[in-house]
Amino acid sequence: MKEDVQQIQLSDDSASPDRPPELGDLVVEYLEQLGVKFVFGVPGGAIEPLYDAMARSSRRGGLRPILARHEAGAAFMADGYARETGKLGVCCSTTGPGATNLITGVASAFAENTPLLVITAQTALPKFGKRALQESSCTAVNTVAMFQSCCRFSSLVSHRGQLESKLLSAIMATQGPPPGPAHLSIPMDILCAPRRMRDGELSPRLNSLLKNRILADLQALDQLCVELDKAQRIALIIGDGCGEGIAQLLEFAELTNAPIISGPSGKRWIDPHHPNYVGVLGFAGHASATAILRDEGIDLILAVGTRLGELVFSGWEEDAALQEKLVHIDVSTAHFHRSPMARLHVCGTLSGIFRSLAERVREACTRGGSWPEPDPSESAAAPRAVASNAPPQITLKHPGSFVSDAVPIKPPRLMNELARRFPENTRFIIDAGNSWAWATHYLFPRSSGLYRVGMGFGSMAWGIGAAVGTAIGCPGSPVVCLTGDGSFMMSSMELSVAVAEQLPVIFVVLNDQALGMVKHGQRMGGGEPIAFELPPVDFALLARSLGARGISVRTLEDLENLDIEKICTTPGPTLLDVYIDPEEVPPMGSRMKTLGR
Ligand SMILES: Cc1ncc(C[n+]2csc(CCOP(=O)(O)OP(=O)(O)O)c2C)c(N)n1
Repeated sequence: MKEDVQQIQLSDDSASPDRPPELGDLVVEYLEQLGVKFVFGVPGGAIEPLYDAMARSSRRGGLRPILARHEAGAAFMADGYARETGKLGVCCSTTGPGATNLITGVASAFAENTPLLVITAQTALPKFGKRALQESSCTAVNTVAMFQSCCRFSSLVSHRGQLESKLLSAIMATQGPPPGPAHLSIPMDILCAPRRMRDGELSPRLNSLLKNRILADLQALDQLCVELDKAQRIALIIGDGCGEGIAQLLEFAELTNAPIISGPSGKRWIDPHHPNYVGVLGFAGHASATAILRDEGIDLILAVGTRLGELVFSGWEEDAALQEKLVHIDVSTAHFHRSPMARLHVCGTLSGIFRSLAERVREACTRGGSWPEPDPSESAAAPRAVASNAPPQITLKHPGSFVSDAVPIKPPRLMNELARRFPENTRFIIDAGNSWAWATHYLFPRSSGLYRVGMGFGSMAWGIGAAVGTAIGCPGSPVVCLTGDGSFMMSSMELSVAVAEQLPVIFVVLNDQALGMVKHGQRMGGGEPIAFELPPVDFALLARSLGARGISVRTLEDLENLDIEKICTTPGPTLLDVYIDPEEVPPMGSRMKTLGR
């Protein structure tokens, strides 16, 4: 009797008058309390009770579902949103095909260490094992097992009493370290079961679960200080995971005059014009960065917040001289297996570690110590770049293409124009394919922190969804998505989400009528020239048919005539269909080496 009364009180709060509150409402209230504003997904079938709860939440000003056109797009959007806002990304789908569609986006977030809560529905528990439509239990297409391989946590809620503790476990698992996606599979009958008072009271301290509590391994930090005292000249390799400590790291680099190199993803954390920055190491990188690793004058190399993955570090694992100088520093031990021969491993919060190191350097300086100014004449660094607009410390492979007036437009020139002409607060989201190579080598955004790639998993079309999610996370700021015609054909309908939400996303399609990375890869690697051709498509027209602005760019004049300010400030997306020179060879030679071709 008492329970019935409490149930009626809850219904006044959280449900429409004709529907008593359900366990789906409990899930949504948890998300609301965590500050989640958007859930990216596609409804239908067994996930409907969660959408009912979201409708109720929306009516009271809580969270709002964003309707993707494909579930993979939903996961890419949640990834883009989480990276932009630093908040939890949430995506959802129905059971069966909804969940299998979602998986590429979730796998991508796993490889990128993006915190995502992934909720998929299941058919009702009594239907398990009976070949129900879209059944995804352990006796059918087992979605919990599928997500186990690309999530930090994946579990079925097999009883209503498990819902809260499994939801909390999943939320905590998203935070790592390392962060990543966590998956919860909730049967439909549990989602729409009536909510009872004992189903939980939300803790006002829920948000503290999302705090990273890692402190430094003090013993290793002490040892690092000893190494620092002995070092003559230091260099830094910064990875994608550096964001949390980048301010302290830069202060340390400036105090010690340490050159900084980055991986293709870590590039986002530094202003390319920073006087210490010498470019990208590895895939599509710069000779000026590689030269730092070969520089015998450098005796200590700190690799920070980097997975030292194949695209960055291929070929260096075996280099004994480098390993002897290498100290790998990260917030988790998860990536230390990539540097087993390193001189030292230090695990801890990067801001804390670099605050301590900077303090140590300052103390040493007050005792009369000093750090040498880098002397370019002694350095092994390659000659400086000559092209205008390129950062002075970075050696470009083809500086001529960076400023070329040729038609068709050279991709390096396009990168130059995009960085120069779009406003400083523009986010650049780089999709898989040759866009990676062009952007890694030639795109130098004017602000740090606003450049993102998905090179951990490398899925085509990641950038299209991620750009939409990013724009939802930064209302009013322009978001440029650099993508290929192949990738755009894979996922172009997500453009209509940007139309529906009136987002200022600028899709720049590098139209070369080919899977360009495949074509050039086959040529460079001596493979058969096969299966790379794409038909001519008027992407500007396609965009207009979806309600977006669509502009064809065939010449530099077309490029110069673009009213960038209007494009960025008028609500809704714009597609620039840029006909690039399909024969310009992308700077991806090192990738061919890692493929062994
Ligand atoms: C989902 C997926 N399928 C296949 C690949 C392999 N792949 C990598 S790049 C690429 C070609 C991309 O072509 P496009 O989007 O046109 O970009 P371009 O290289 O021409 O700039 C392919 C097929 C992949 N990375 N992801």
